[in-house]
Amino acid sequence: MKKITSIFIMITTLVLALSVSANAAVEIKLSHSGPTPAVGATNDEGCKAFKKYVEDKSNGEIKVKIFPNNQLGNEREQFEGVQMGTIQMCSISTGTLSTVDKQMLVMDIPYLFANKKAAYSFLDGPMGVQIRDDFGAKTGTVMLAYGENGFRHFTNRVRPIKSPKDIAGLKIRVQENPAHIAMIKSMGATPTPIPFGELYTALSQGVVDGQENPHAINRDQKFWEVQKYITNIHYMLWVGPMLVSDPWFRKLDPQTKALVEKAAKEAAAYEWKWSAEQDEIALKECLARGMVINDVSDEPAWTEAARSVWPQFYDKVGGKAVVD
Ligand code: EAX
Repeated sequence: MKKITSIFIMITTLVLALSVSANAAVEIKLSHSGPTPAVGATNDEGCKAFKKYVEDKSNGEIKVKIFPNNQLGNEREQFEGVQMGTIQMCSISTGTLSTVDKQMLVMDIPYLFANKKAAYSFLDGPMGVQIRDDFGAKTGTVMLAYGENGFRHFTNRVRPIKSPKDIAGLKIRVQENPAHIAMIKSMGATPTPIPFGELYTALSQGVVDGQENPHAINRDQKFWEVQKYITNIHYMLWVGPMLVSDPWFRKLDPQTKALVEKAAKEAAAYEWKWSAEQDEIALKECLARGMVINDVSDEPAWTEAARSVWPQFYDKVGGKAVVD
């Protein structure tokens, strides 16, 4: 009798579980590498905006679960999770994505965008859309929108960097990205690729002297504990697309698909606005915590060094014409 009862319980549990999963709301695992401090962090803010939009507009039918702080692996692993469909969505930087598709390198060529407006028109224009579509077709993902985190600035613990000769001889952590590596080399410094999740430790142990990231990320990471000097330079923007897994996305009904697409666009627009506001606020906090900032003294020398590496990337990004 006991046996029959336990078989009955097992069957009932199974039937219940199956009926729950058949009616289960869509759940989106959304991954990024930023932290979740009280003050807000750039990609986290964009992801939270996405979550809010989707959950509100779907009346809670679609749930978004955010996995911050490299919880699901470093950026490369998160992206691979999206390709495989074990993660539905991620928000990660082009610095990492260009190691997957060379065309993406165009976002990371130093001194390509004079300001955010120029970057925005490029990303939103025919070429930005083309790059986005090609990337998706090649990688089994769908790039829904380009988020942004501000310009990357150098920080280091050794000396103020004003002209390229000041950075010469320093060990600078870079993303595992050929454009970043080439640029740091062109300035006589030693580029050292280190995953973002290991950066703070590498700086604190002196494995590298410096790194480069937007003010908001430098603040989120409390780099004032391990870095002193900030260089105000505008050679590269942090662009972070929001991507979904294509096999997963394709199976959604048209209404859900449209909602996810719209939410990503809204979230990216919010990220652009948020990062513009936070740039100054974050810098102030870094300075209040003991860091110091200087402008570059010799802009032509920087642009000249940066432009000297452009030809290395012409064939990778689709020709000189694309860069021009
Ligand atoms: O979320 O690796 C880096 O320096 C990036 O800025 C990272 O995407 C931060």
